[in-house]
Amino acid sequence: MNIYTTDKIRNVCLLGHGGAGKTSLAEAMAYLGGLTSRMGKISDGNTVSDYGKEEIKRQISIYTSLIPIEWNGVKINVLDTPGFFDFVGEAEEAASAADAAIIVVSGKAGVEVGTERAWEISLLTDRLLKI
Ligand SMILES: Nc1nc2c(ncn2[C@@H]2O[C@H](COP(=O)(O)OP(=O)(O)OP(=O)(O)O)[C@@H](O)[C@H]2O)c(=O)[nH]1
Ligand SMILES: [Mg+2]
Repeated sequence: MNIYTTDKIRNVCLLGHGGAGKTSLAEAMAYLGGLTSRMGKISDGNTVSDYGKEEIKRQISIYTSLIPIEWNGVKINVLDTPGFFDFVGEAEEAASAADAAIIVVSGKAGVEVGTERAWEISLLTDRLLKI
């Protein structure tokens, strides 16, 4: 991996309700960024992010994972956080360390209680990317 100066590093956390699709999004980003040569699936237990034994068994994220993606000369450290409230401390820690947050919203369920919580947690970051 190349060496990046601080102006070429972005720390971005993914926040959202449990099961909204954060880990799947991180997986797609890792694939498109060339970190992986195939896109893993939650149901197959082979995503970059959810590699813990319990995470694979339960098909949920339990810990925050850091996925380094190189894109156009910038290193983007994607912090994939768990959405379930039991692990909210992980999301708060990641947001505190991040420059920005991306809130993932389920296209099917829309805004859920975890989405509202994600909004509050995102205020811990330096700034919020609204897409
Ligand atoms: N159809 C469809 N399914 C999706 C999409 N994104 C995620 N899923 C499915 O939704 C489920 C949960 O997705 P995850 O990516 O684990 O969601 P998450 O937000 O990381 O969940 P937690 O980390 O546990 O909060 C998995 O079974 C995925 O296959 C999507 O864009 N379309
Ligand atoms: Mg996840």
